[in-house]
Amino acid sequence: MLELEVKYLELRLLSMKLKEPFTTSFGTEYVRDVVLVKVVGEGGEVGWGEVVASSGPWYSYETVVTAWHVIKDFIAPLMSSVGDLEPREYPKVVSRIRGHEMAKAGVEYALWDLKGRLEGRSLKELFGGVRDRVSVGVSVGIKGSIEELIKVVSKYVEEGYGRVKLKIKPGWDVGPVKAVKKEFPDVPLQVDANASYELSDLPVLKELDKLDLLMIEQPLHYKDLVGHAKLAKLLKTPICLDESVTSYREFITAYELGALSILNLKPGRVGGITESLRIHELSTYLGVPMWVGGMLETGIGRAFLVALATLPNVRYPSDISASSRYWGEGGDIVEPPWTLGPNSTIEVPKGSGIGVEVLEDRIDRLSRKKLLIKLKTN
Ligand code: OSB
Ligand code: MG
Repeated sequence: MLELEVKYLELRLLSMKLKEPFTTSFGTEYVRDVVLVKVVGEGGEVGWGEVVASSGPWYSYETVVTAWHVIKDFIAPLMSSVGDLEPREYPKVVSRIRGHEMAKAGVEYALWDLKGRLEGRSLKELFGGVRDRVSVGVSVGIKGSIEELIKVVSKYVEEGYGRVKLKIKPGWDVGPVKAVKKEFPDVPLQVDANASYELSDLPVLKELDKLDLLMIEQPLHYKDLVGHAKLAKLLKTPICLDESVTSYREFITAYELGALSILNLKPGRVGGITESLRIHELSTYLGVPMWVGGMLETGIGRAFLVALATLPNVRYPSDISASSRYWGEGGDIVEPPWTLGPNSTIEVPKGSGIGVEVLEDRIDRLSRKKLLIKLKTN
């Protein structure tokens, strides 16, 4: 195996304006603040990664500020103490740090990209992917009115998205979902509550249960696996977990309790690609189908989502939309941008590492903060 020596680690804090505000049960995002990670190898080769934490601790306790702190003050020093930074070994190097999965994952992504570029292999090849195009859908935020929602959904359906996920919360659920179902009876539909219901909301959840949805994502509190297990027995719609599953161990617990029948796999949420590959292997063995979730990533993070979605047990369309769905003027920070192809798919790049070109000039212009850390490798 090739020794992967990393000389520098560089952090960037970017602010990228979203094309449209994105509203979920926990609030509205107008601007995507994001931490990018760049690693520089012994020979000057680089690898890029992205931390999926956002500006506020709403989806997770992590934020761009906690991720910056944890990478600078804890991950970088731990990396300095080892010579070989093979991405599959990296989780052990940082395992002393409790939690902070998104911070850990952002650095691991960069190591995978560096490895791919050094070995001339694509992420898909490194991960053991099996397809050249991945099936995707679009995640639609909460809107001000049903009319507005229908307009937005029509636009996406016309653009070619073949599966729609609607964000729901108490007060924005049965009405909007029924309306979309009526307008687009043939478009597979699923909902994501981002942990906004209680078991006492069973009557509403029972109404949703009648609407022939592909799945209901994270209806209850992120810590409430027992509640999800109870709910699973009361609904015929499959329960998919997102926020609740932050590791391989949590996945086992959720499975053993009967709290999920589908997994939304987000590599940032579980601490990286290595953990994601372990979860994928176990999900295959257990017969729990999965799909890949998104966190409004830039084109860099998106490359990792696309590559993971090539794995065999990814059996539902993933939340990986085209660059144009997220970014307005100026566009994405990679070239070519991610685009939607035939049958609601995205083509998997064949080039080394992330397989798309990183636009450093544009990243420089969008950077609000920059930090270069020299790793003390022996
Ligand atoms: O719960 O899946 C989620 C975005 C930010 C935070 C949480 C979620 C989402 C999405 C967006 O649904 C999916 C995407 O990136 O297109
Ligand atoms: Mg979700």
